[in-house]
Amino acid sequence: MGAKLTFIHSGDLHLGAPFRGLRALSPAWAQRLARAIPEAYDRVIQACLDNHVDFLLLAGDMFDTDKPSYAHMRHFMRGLERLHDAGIPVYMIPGNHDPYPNWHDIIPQLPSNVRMAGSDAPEFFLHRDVDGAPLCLIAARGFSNQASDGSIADGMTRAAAAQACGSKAPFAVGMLHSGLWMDPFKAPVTESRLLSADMDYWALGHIHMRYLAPGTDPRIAFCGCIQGRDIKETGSRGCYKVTLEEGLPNKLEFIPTAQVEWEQLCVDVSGCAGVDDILAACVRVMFDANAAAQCEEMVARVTIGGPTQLYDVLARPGTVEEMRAELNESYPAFYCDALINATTPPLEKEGLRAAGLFPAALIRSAEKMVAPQDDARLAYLQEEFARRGLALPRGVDGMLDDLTESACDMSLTLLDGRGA
Ligand SMILES: [Mn+2]
Repeated sequence: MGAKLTFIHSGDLHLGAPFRGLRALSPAWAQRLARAIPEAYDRVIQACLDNHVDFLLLAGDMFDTDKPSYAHMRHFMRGLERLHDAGIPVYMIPGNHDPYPNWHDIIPQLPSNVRMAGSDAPEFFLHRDVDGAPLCLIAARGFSNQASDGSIADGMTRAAAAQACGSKAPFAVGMLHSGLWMDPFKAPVTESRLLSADMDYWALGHIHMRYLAPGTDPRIAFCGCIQGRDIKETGSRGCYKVTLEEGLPNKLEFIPTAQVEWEQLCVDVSGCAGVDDILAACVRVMFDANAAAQCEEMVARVTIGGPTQLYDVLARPGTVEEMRAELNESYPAFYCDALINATTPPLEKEGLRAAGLFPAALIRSAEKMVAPQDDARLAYLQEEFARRGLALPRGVDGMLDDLTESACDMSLTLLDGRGA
């Protein structure tokens, strides 16, 4: 059997992130999110313990600021100590939020299972298995803007790591805090450059979104942040469990760690008869989004849209803000940080019909389609779905008239220049 290595790739913990924008709206939810980050970090540590991994990689931005509070530092240390007690090493690098010079006072306090690489040049570590045999070479370098004349990955190859460590090993892993091609201002490097280094895997930090370089054998990855910090960081967040095995493609498993998910939701309220109906529709959409999420709590930004008779009611000053307050009363695990009114006035179909222009022709042809004997609409939909490789949802044949009317209304709204 070939050699095998399992580790957790995490980073962008951002312990101590302040949630300033949210604090102005809801101190309680800002407080909740501030707690969510240390809890997410605890889940990363727990994932290492549960999976009996060979080591943990932390790819920078462990702290949100260059001056972490004592409480955040202690919490961070406690996690490392738990891994120390379980015999699990940690390799880490500084990011752009927690640059190397600011680790000066912390490094001497780190438990003996932790190795930190600096930012000025790559550093190399040899990880040995429990029997003391070389298992993995690690080349690591923290965030640096100094590398303007070269690449941050200069000198980080399997051969250089083997030479520096005086040993070969079955596996070689690189770790960088870099913008790759996504952030040209933060130590960018090309994928081809990384792929030419003969590493089995590149563990990257900095981009908060999960990313796997294309291909069936992912060798370059961003694990993303462990907890979303604002509305730009929607969806599930976590770390990767990486398994490298000789002769097999790399295996990556996403482990969710976020305790609160951020979501941006759109609700079509054109069918709602009253404000209560709109609120009920918003709650429904929030529950649907939460059902697909990997944690119970959610901060959502909700946009209501569509033509509605309630347009004037919603436009009255204070209405939407009152609705948001009401929404936030409805279910304690969800928080709506903004309710955005993108509704449009109701369609004046009779007026459009009387004007006799293109919208009138559109209305007439939509009406002609409703309930004819020989229904060509179903065949049309089947064809369009098949073209996209999708199965036609069940029960569509009973909804054709409603769908035709909505399609007509949507087209009229767009023709009027009011649609999004
Ligand atoms: Mn970061």
